[in-house]
Amino acid sequence: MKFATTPRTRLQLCALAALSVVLVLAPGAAQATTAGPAGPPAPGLLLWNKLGSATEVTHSEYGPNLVLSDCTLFACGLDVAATLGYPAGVFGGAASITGGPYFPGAREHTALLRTSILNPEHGAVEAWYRQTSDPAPFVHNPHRIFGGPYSLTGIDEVNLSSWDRLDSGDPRLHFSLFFNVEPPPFTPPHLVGVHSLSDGVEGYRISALNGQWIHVAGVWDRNGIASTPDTIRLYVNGQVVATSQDPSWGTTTCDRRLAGVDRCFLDIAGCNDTCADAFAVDNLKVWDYAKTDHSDRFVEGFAPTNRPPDCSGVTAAPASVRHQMRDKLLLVSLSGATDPDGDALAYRIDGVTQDEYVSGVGDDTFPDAVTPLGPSANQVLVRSEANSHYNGRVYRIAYTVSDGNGGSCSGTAGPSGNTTAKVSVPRKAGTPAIDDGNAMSWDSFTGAPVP
Ligand SMILES: [Ca+2]
Ligand SMILES: [Ca+2]
Ligand SMILES: [Ca+2]
Ligand SMILES: [Ca+2]
Repeated sequence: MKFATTPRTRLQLCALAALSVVLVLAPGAAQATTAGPAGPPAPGLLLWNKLGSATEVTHSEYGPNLVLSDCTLFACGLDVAATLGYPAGVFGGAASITGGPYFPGAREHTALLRTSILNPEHGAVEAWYRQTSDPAPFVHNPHRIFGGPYSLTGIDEVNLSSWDRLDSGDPRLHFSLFFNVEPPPFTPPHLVGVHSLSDGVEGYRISALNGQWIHVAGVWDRNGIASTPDTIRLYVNGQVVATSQDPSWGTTTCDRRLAGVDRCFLDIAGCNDTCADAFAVDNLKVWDYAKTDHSDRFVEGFAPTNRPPDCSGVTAAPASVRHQMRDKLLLVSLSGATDPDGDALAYRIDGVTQDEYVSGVGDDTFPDAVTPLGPSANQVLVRSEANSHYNGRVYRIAYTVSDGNGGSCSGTAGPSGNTTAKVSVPRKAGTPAIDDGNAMSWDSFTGAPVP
């Protein structure tokens, strides 16, 4: 089977319908946002729709609203404005074709994306999907998740569908791209689709997952996804299952596909034949970049952004120690970092420098710092000594504080070090030690001079 081409008689009707849609939706009216004028709730987000009710479908959480099919939008006949039911999804309700009766050969359309938002160069579409059973030729085939074959006006830019493509008993999840001008009638369009990493055949078999909610994502980047030769990838439950290295899907968006004609009719939760209750789609998100990390799929909205810890208040305690017996090592603890998210913080000692040589004239001890618990702690031992030839010793302690969520802050030692964790050892009581560490510095662990 090929992708359907729309009879020319329908084009004028579509154009008229498109005109009326434009008049109904005032400029900007399609933008529904939960984030206010600051921008999308996540960088690169183009569309987020929860798909859980008629109100949710027609009021996107972010990006253009979806439009529910009706026969004023297109000439109903073989194309049918189908009814959506909203069974329980992964998050609230999900979109699923219900009602009917429908008939073999019918093309059921429900929610439509009528706005050109997709970027031919890079992007991603993701949703949760559950099919009760495989698409079956002439019974319910294909299941259009986001775009797909037999969509209104032929081919969509992005086609994520479950489809027995050749009616050959090989139903698969397919993902293909078509950013091109309108081909002449009955000329097969050039789509670029992914091939399974398992068997090299176009599409990926998901029959073993029937009855389960699975997360599906199609990703593209003409310049290579994540610095690989892959230009298109299909993900199932966060794993790459099918790829393409072909970048030849074209550069034309739906609004420019056919001069003077609106061709932006992308099906969401559409199908063919008698497909009531065959599958459901939930929580659709569309992105402007090649999203490869789908570990956030269990969050309906967006994982909160982690903020790094703040090291400006880090100090060493005690901050000043008396010049004691020269062999004595004194335990120093770092504290004072804060995290705006309230995350538990872990310290690591990265280094210790001092502004007097570690051993030499006037000093016969080595080393002058030890980490008794290893570096992954907030404690370090420093020697409570100052060379009688100089003006008091100052240790600079380099450290990193991590919040366990990828955020960190740090302080550095050595010349021009920025650490606020310092320990001074005055040479005489009542005479503060002077920090000469910007001019001269030694590694307290190794004794090596630090440039
Ligand atoms: Ca939902
Ligand atoms: Ca944090
Ligand atoms: Ca020493
Ligand atoms: Ca000094």
